[in-house]
Order: sequence, then structure tokens, then C-alpha cells
Amino acid sequence: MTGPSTHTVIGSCPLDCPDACSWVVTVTDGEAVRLRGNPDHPFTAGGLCKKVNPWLKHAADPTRLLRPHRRVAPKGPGVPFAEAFEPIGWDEAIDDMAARLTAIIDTTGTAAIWPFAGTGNVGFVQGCGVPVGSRLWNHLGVSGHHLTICSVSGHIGLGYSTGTGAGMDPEDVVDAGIVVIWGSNTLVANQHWWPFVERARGAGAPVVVIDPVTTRTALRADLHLAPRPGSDAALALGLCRQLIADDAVDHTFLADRTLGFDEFADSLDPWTIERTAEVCGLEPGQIVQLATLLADHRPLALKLGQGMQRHAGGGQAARVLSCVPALLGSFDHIGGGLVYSTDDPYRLNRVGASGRHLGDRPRHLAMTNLAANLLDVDDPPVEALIVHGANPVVSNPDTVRVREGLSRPDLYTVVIDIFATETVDYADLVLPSTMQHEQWELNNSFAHLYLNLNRPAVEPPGECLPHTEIFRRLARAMGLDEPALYVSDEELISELLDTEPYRTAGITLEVLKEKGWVRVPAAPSPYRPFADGFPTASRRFEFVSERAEADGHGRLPNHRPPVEAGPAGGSWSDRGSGCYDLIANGSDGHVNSVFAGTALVRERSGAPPVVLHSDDARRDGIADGDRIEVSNDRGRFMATAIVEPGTRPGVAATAKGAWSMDVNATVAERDSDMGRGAVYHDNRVTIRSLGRTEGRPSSAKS
Ligand SMILES: Nc1nc2c(c(=O)[nH]1)N[C@H]1C(S)=C(S)[C@@H](COP(=O)(O)OP(=O)(O)OC[C@H]3O[C@@H](n4cnc5c(=O)[nH]c(N)nc54)[C@H](O)[C@@H]3O)O[C@H]1N2
Ligand SMILES: Nc1nc2c(c(=O)[nH]1)N[C@H]1C(S)=C(S)[C@@H](COP(=O)(O)OP(=O)(O)OC[C@H]3O[C@@H](n4cnc5c(=O)[nH]c(N)nc54)[C@H](O)[C@@H]3O)O[C@H]1N2
Ligand code: SF4
Ligand SMILES: [Mo]
Repeated sequence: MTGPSTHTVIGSCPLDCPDACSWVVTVTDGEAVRLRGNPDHPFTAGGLCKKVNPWLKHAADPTRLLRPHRRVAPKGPGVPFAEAFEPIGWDEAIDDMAARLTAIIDTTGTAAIWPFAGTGNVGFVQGCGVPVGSRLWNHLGVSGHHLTICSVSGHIGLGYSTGTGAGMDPEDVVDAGIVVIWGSNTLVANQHWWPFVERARGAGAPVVVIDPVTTRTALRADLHLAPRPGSDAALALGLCRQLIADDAVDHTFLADRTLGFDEFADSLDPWTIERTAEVCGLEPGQIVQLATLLADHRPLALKLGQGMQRHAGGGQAARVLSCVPALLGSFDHIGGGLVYSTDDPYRLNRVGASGRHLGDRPRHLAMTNLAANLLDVDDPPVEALIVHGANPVVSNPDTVRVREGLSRPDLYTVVIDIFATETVDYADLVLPSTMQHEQWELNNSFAHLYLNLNRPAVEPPGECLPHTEIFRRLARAMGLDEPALYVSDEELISELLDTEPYRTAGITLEVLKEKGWVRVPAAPSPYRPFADGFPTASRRFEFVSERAEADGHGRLPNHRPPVEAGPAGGSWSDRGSGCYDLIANGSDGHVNSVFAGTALVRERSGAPPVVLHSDDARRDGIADGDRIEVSNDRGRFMATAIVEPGTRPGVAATAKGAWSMDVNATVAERDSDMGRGAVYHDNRVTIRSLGRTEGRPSSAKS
């Protein structure tokens, strides 16, 4: 008798998390029995996280979608899945989809079809890295999809000054003189970077956190500043003025490597410490303290989180913040600079993989304008929505209007997912997708510089299919004969690797299969991204930008106040009774809404509480543990209050991604200043107590 056969397969976490961990799946007799962090991967270093450790339990969850389903009841919530849908076979499902899409193309035109790719998987084969299905959609010429839900504003803002979001190797933070974490809850949202931060601290670098919420990360900081939400650009402008006044700037760097310093310096006159402090709701001494720390400790490693750019002026804020390391000359030192997303140096062949040559798109629709695009656009109207890796009912702004748009009886909605989400409540057709350990994938990171290959470890359960296979079948059913629509997943990975840096370094799919991951060849360590100049028109760091001026964002970096989180009634004083700025951050129990509906996660994380400052709560008669209503003219949700000095006064903090919660019913479907980014944290609400509840949630800290 032979014993069980066991082997291991290297894979990669596909979730929209900066850490992009490499993992090792142990397979015994064809079954995945263990999934753990890859000990050989420099960033993963052997551990995954609380969210993903139960991955295999989620994969085997009894509520996982295992076969295609067709709607048999009217759209809307409240009907159990088994009553709302009937199971059908794949052939029938694909034929249904092909027939509906063809009919829409014949009557209204291709622009009426909108493929809606979310961040459930951010890979380049099955996910939104290069949105899966792009080749088919380009070939057909359907509406394009702008992924505006996450980080677009910051990318565009940084583009005007540094030319890129990738300013340093995050691992090099160990050589920083000071670490500033601005608008990021690193310990929750980017936890594998924290050990590198601690090493910097161990070597003498102070750690500063700038966040209106006293997050876990803020509690570990040497200095925590809690400015008003959306006032970051003002804070940075004030800091810049102070650094120049103190002559703490790097004159050589400014002369040799930047454009428009004198003009920028002149523009800072109004940003005295006193005015900055007033706008930001800080004490003048706090700003001076930070400026002094920056002058005394070099180089500066500035981690820019996504949190601070979810505001009306989010793009501009990222642009202004980049001026701080520029003044200090930090970009030219290992351990210094700014990091927002390390995506740029990956240099994969995205254009080729997406099949851009196959056709043009008649228009582009912004992901976070979903409600308006469904309810207000009629040139032509959206008649088919193909949703994958997205859960807009939970994650998009303006839940009430999103639900209304998705309820349109004439809208044909297909949802490809692994669970019956709240968005599935509005689907006509539901298709079951494979999970990462059951499919091929190639993953980058936005916080390290390694490229991860993910190999399928096991056969998918039930009838689950990879996205790529679903789109190949759809193309066939639509009678399309373009060969590029039928490449295999492995061929697609080889095409993605077909660029100069990978060719020169000899990195092929075969090499990746052997190693599992590689250091990005265009960013060898030590990484000096700007050694040959900044990727801007002038090859310099641009304090002044003609492109920004032409785009309507001002020649010089400036502060654009928030629309709602800003001053009330023209006054910057914190607002009165019942009025709060709501911030819904990453939960420590799940990434966005992925797995958040499973019994396992619901039991462990529960519905997130809303954290209020004790002074505010006292004023508004809200006691710790009270049931509260959070509302504005867009919508409302209920929660339990936790009262502690956990936020700055006037700010209420909760978590994003929970199911059955409708946090985003209060968020406006309004664009930020750049790239139509969403403004989740620019959200004014009213909070009132509904009285006592039984138990207080155990964990308040996000
Ligand atoms: N555990 C967990 N990890 C995640 C996610 C998750 O849902 N859960 N989501 C993932 C995704 S999709 C993303 S994009 C990343 C985001 O990761 P980060 O970039 O680290 O962003 P967040 O964790 O959302 O933290 C944003 C922080 O910004 C603060 N903030 C809000 N408004 C302002 C402001 O106006 N000014 C300043 N200075 N700070 C502000 C918030 O209080 C919060 O602490 O995390 C990823 N990682
Ligand atoms: N209030 C507030 N709201 C926010 C944010 C915030 O800071 N505050 N942050 C925003 C940000 S940064 C982001 S990125 C968005 C995320 O918003 P979305 O892009 O909509 O992402 P999720 O809500 O996580 O939905 C991902 C879906 O993908 C599914 N999924 C997971 N794995 C797979 C798979 O392998 N195949 C398929 N087919 N499906 C899969 C999950 O089950 C889930 O339903 O949320 C945004 N929403
Ligand atoms: S969610 Fe983030 S930390 Fe957790 S395994 Fe995935 S990449 Fe790693
Ligand atoms: Mo995100």
C-alpha cells in the first residue's frame, strides 16, 4: 500500500491588499489541506493574515456558489437565494448571455454593454490588473470601465510632480531617518510592511502618523497628528513654508533636480503656522514639532495611504504632499522618498494583454458613478452590466441609488462571484468563479517590488470556472473568430512578460514556475527610481506644472477644501450638535467586502461599531454601547456606538466592507478633483442615539 501523496504549490494572494503575499498550498491526494505564507518571499516572510488564514475554509464554505443560476423571482433583497434563482447548466447560461448581449448590440449598440470589474482579484489574468475579458470587450467595442473606486486621484496628483506613484522601495524604509505614515492604517491595511518600519525605528527613526482617527497604527507612533479630514494639503503647505523658513531644505537638490522652486516658495506666504493650524484644527506647536523632526532626521520616507485622497481635493493633496520629501532632497537617498504605489516598475505588457489593438471603446463609464450611469445616462442607456470581482451594493457610494439603478427591470445584470453577495440580489444571471488556488494568475503589488506567479493547486469544486474560460466560452457562443480571444491562461502570462526588462533578465513563465516569484527586473535593489531624472516632461520634480495648469488643477500645488468634511457655514470651528465627518476604513477582519458575508467572518468581526470622541458623545447624549442612527439626506444606517478618545472631535470612524450594513448609503456619488475618484471620507452625517443595546462590541480599534 502506498501512503497519501503530498506536494506543495506556490501561489499568491489575489486580494486588493498592498502586501500581495506569496503563499504555499499543501495538496494531499488532490485536496488542498494547508495554505500558509511563503517563508522564502522577502515581504511575506512566512505569515499571511487574519483575513486570509481561513482561505481554505472559505473555499469549502457551504454557501459558496458552485453552479450557474438564473433569476426566477423579481429583483431585490429579502428573497432567499434558493427561491430567487434556479440552477442551470453552463451551456444554457452562456447561450443566455450571448443571446442577450447580441440582442442589445443589434438594437441599442455595443455602448449599452458595461463590463464592471472590481477589485476582488487584482491580478492580470483573472482580475482587474488588466481587466479580464478586455480582449473580448475591445473586439466588440463596448463601454469602457474606469476603475475609480480606489487610488486614481492620488496617482494623477503625484503624476504632476514626481511623474509616478512609485517613489522608493518600501523595504528600504529600514534606512530612513524618519518615517511619516500619512493617511494609512498600516498595521491593518499593509501589515507586512510594519516590521521594516520597526527596524527603521530601532535604528533611531521617529515614526509619525497623520490621521484624524486614532488607529492602531497611530497608537504605535512616536508622534500622532490628527488633522481635520481633507485638510492634508493645507498641513503640507504649512510644513513646506516652515521648512523653507528654517532653511531646512536641500539647496543642491532644489537647484539640480526640481522645477519652479522659487515660485512655489513665494506661493506659500499665506500658509503661516497659525493659519495652517487653524485650517487643520491642530495646535501651532504640533506643526512646528513635526517640521523640527523633519529637519533633524533625514532622509524622510513618506508613506502616502489611500485614505487621504478619498476627498474632494484628494488628487491635489497627494501632489502637495510630494513637495515635502522634495524640499528635503529625500528622493535622492536610499531610505528616502515617497511611496504611494510601487506599480510602475512592473512594466508588464498590459497593452498587449488587454488587446487594445482589437478595437476602440465608444465611451468610458466611471465605476463609482454607477448609480448615475444606470439612472441618468441615456446616450445610450446601460442595458447590460457584467459584474465580476465587484460588490457595488456594499462598496460603491450612494447605496440607495445604486440599488435603485440595479433594480431597473430592463437592465440585464450578470454577476460572476464566489458568494451570493448583496449585488447578486439584483442579478439576472449568476456565474460561479474559481478561487485563486484553483486558477492561474500573475500578481503585482502596490507596496513591494516582487512579481508573484499563482499556479492552480487543485481542481475547482462543483462547476466553478476561471473568468478567462467564461469569456472564451462567451466569445465562442457569440460566433467570434478572432484568435486572440482564445489564448490560454499560460499564453496570456507569457504575453504579459513579453517586455524588455523581463526579456533582458530572462524571466519567462518557466522561470516563474520554478521560483514562484521574482524581484521586478526594472527595479533592482537598491532601487534608485529617479537616478536618471523624474518621469516628468522636464525630467525634474515639478513644483510648477504646466500640465496641471492646462488640466485645470493650478500651476502650483494648492489646497482644495473638502465639500462636506470641511467648514460648516463658512466657519472652520468643529461643528455642533450631532454633526460628524464619517470615515469608513479598512476592517481588520476582511479586505473590502470579500468573505465578509460568511458565517465565519460575521461571527468573528460582527457589524462594525461607530467610534465617537467622548466629548462629542457627551454633548449629543450618546453613551458607549448605544444603538445609533447615522444619516444624511442620501441615506442612513444603524450601528453601535463606541465612545472613547479614538477620533479627533467631530469625526466618527467605522469600517468599510461589512454586508447588510449600508454604510455607503450616506456617501455621495461625487467625483474628487482628479480622475473621478470617489470621495468616501468627505461625508457629513448626523448621529443620534436610539438608546441602549444589550452588549457592547468587544473590539473598538480599527
Ligand atoms: N484589513 C484590510 N486591509 C486592507 C483593506 C481592507 O478593507 N481591510 N483594503 C485594501 C484596499 S482596497 C486599499 S485601497 C488599501 C488602503 O490602505 P491604506 O492606504 O492604508 O488606507 P486605509 O487603511 O483605508 O487607511 C486610510 C487611513 O486614512 C485615514 N484618513 C481618512 N481620511 C483622511 C484624511 O483626510 N487625512 C488623513 N491624513 N487621513 C485620513 C483613515 O482614518 C485611515 O486610517 O488597504 C487594503 N488593505
Ligand atoms: N466607505 C468606504 N467605501 C469604500 C472604501 C472606503 O475606504 N470607504 N474603499 C473603496 C476601495 S479602496 C475599494 S478597492 C472598493 C472595493 O470595492 P469592490 O471592487 O466592489 O470590491 P469588493 O466589495 O471587495 O468586492 C469584491 C467581490 O469580489 C468577489 N471575489 C473575490 N474573489 C473572487 C474571485 O476569485 N472571483 C470572483 N468572480 N469574485 C471574487 C467577492 O466575493 C466580492 O463580492 O471599495 C471601496 N469602498
Ligand atoms: S490580504 Fe494582504 S496581508 Fe492578507 S494574505 Fe492577502 S496580501 Fe497578505
Ligand atoms: Mo482599494
